[in-house]
Amino acid sequence: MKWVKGTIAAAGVFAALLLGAGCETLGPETNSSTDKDRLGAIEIKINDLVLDYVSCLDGDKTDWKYFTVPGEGKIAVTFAFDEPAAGGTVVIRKPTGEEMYRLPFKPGSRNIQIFDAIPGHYYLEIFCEAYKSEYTVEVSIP
Ligand SMILES: [Ca+2]
Repeated sequence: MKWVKGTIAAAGVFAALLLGAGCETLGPETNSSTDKDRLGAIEIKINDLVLDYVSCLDGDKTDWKYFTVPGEGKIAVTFAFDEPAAGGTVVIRKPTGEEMYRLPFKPGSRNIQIFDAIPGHYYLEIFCEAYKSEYTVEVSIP
């Protein structure tokens, strides 16, 4: 589990308060750190359950992750957002960045996508549309 950015977000909010800036002046990725885009994607390991969060309120709308597929075969991506009203979405992208699946979180059902993969890096673009939400995501071999 990676749970370091709370401190970064808190520092960002504090800095914003010092400057007299309200939340409405925060850009969507003001406190997003390097994982706001594909170049800064953070690695997740297959079979690790990752807990993290996105926040449209605190300028951390997007998290990019990547995982490495070791061999040809099926891959499963399972995820859940704690706050249904956040409009959480996971986009699975090919090594080229091309979109494969766009998966809006559906509360009350199992949110899973299984697909055929080839060796290489795949990306997850995880974001919210409103409010904020913790989420879990796991990549596994089904
Ligand atoms: Ca982020």
